[in-house]
Amino acid sequence: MKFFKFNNLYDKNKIPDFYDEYGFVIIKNFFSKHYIKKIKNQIINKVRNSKNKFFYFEKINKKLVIRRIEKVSNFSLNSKKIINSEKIHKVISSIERKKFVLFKDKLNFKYPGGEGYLPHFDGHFIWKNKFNKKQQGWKKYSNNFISLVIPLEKSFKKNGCLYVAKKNKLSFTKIISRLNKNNFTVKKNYIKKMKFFPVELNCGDVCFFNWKCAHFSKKNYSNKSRMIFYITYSLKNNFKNLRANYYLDKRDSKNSDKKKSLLYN
Ligand SMILES: O=C(O)CCC(=O)C(=O)O
Ligand SMILES: [Fe+2]
Repeated sequence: MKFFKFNNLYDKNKIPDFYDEYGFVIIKNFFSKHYIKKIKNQIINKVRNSKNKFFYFEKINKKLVIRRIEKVSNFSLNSKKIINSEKIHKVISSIERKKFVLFKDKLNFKYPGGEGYLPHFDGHFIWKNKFNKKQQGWKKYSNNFISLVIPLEKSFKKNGCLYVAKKNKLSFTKIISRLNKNNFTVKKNYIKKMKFFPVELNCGDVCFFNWKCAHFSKKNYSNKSRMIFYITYSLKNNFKNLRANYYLDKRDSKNSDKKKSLLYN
């Protein structure tokens, strides 16, 4: 798997070209390990002492275990700092060549035994708004999105790292036609045609990928947990308070919880 060392100027300059071709890019040593470990410990301590409606759980060996925190930047000030950092915004504007704003932010845990996610495209699904009117995924908010994975722990194949495919050039509607209607995961015959690259990351590494990159992750088959920030930024436009509107729509949408959360078990 090709990756770029952020501390090497030659490598750093090659990032936009690689992203142009693939729609994703892995950058090594982007943040210091020490900084990431500090954030992880602060969050773990805070999670232990709190509970709120943005915590989501899954059952592992008959026990309820935390699976994700939505709106994590509201929950933890340190995550807010890193998610909105200048350093991240600089990379996004250098690879997408436009200004992006925060759209949604979560922390995915995946403890040992935690479930994976079937192949899907972020934001490519049909949902019903509070008036029961069909809506086209995230298209309502913007026409381009980029997601970012910041691991808070080493993320490797056995603990369920992400796998991404090269950016798809098809339109929203064409992509939808290649998805299963019940859960908007990629149909089997199309999965077979795709090549997925494992995104193995150390603390400090990051991976950016465009919303036209299909991706999935397997169950955690190891005894090491796999905490990642999973953040999405949207192309800036005239839509005010994109993030707030997205979370309100999500709350009010008429879909079943399973579809709403896009959890694939
Ligand atoms: O946490 C993962 O492994 C993938 C999550 C994902 O793709 C998503 O939430 O859209
Ligand atoms: Fe995803």
